[in-house]
Amino acid sequence: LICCGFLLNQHYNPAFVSLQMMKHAWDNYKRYAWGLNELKPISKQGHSSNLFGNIQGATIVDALDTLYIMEMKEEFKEAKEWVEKNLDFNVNAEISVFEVNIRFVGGLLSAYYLSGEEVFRKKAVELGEKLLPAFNTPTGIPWALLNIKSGIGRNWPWASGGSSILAEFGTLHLEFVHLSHLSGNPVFAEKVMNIRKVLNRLDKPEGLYPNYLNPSSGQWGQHHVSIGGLGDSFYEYLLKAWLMSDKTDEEGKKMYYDAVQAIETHLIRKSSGGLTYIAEWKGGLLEHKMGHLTCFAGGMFALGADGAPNDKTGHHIELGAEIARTCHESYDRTSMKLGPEAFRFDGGVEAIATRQNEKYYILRPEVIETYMYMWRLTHDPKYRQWGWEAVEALEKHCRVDGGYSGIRDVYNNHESHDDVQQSFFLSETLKYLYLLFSEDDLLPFEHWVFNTEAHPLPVLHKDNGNKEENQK
Ligand code: DMJ
Repeated sequence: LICCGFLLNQHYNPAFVSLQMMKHAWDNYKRYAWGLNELKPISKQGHSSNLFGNIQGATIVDALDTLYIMEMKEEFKEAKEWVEKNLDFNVNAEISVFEVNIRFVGGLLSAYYLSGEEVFRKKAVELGEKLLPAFNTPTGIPWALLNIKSGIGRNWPWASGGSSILAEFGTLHLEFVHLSHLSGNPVFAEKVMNIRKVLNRLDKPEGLYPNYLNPSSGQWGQHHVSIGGLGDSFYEYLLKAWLMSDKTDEEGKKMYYDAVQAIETHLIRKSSGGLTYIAEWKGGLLEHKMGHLTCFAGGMFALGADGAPNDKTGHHIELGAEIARTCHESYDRTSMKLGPEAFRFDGGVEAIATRQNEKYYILRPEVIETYMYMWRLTHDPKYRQWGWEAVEALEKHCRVDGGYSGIRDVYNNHESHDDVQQSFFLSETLKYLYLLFSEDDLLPFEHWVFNTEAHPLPVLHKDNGNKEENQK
């Protein structure tokens, strides 16, 4: 490893390397896909995902705060000018409420809090207002999809009996609380507090939250429970809502620690080889599979350790460390040293993908995110070493002339690129790498929480109106 012993030489300073990676990703996006949502780094053209309808510029808005934090001043300036002149929400577009919230609202809010530039606040509130009709359902549980011109919403056709998805309607809280804070309009916070009310009225099977909830009847759909896809950031936002409220949101705190207790009892298992993993639960039966997305939970457990009830602080840190180790194994057991989309603990394997359609890596951040939290909270140098291994693998297999690409099969020795540079690579993967290799006083946890797309939002300190804007 060249990491960590070589900090004096700028070229081998890992934070500087992450910055150079950001530059490569950004420059190529700018060259080939400027103003479009994402870059296709092999075919060197724009990529549009239907998650954003025809709202444009996802990579620009997602990258704003990373550019700012890395002090890429010229790039931040050109991104800001694009937002001022071109970011337009007056379009006839059916969008994913969740994706637009975490990437666009979250990105604009962070850019505002970091830079103090009014344009970002204005655009965030304008977009928040466009999202409000999604809550026009009998229960107030929002639709997954919304046409932001007509205000008509609906759910994903594949979601259990017309249900909304836990990880989608449960991942609006942080941004909507800040929208109320910045606009003076309580409606945003009221909408997300009502989601909690609905959830707290319902019986939960074994204390677990199913991934599907029908917004018309207010009843659960299929009893599938996951800390990965469809469930993940709901749990993250319970904890972070409490932290962001300067630990005054007792309801969020209770919901989080109760949920973790149920997850430990019913979903967390240890393999015969000694790896701790989080399984999925289907109507009482366990599927011994863990998604790459689930790996964020290592960082979440460690972040929540401090407030854990019954002297369980050490236990939650240990749980975080064990999940980090398992997720590192999922990387280490591939040819490319990059983790698969999902890995299994059955049929004689541990932490390995067995199905062809689970062997891809799309530049996701969750494992590096967990390394960053574990590093900050324990200072065990192995987390920086593991982060550096990921840098080396990204450079070797994902970096191409035109940017960074995902990989179709991480167990193969030859790269088959998927030709997409996801916007979350710039907002999350590269930001978490940079933070992993920076000092702890860059965005300190006492003053900032990260939304699920790694956009930092200030803690709303009880005794301190707006001072948070100066605490980066
Ligand atoms: C991101 O958009 C967010 O991290 C979300 O919570 C999950 N999926 C991607 C990254 O994998």
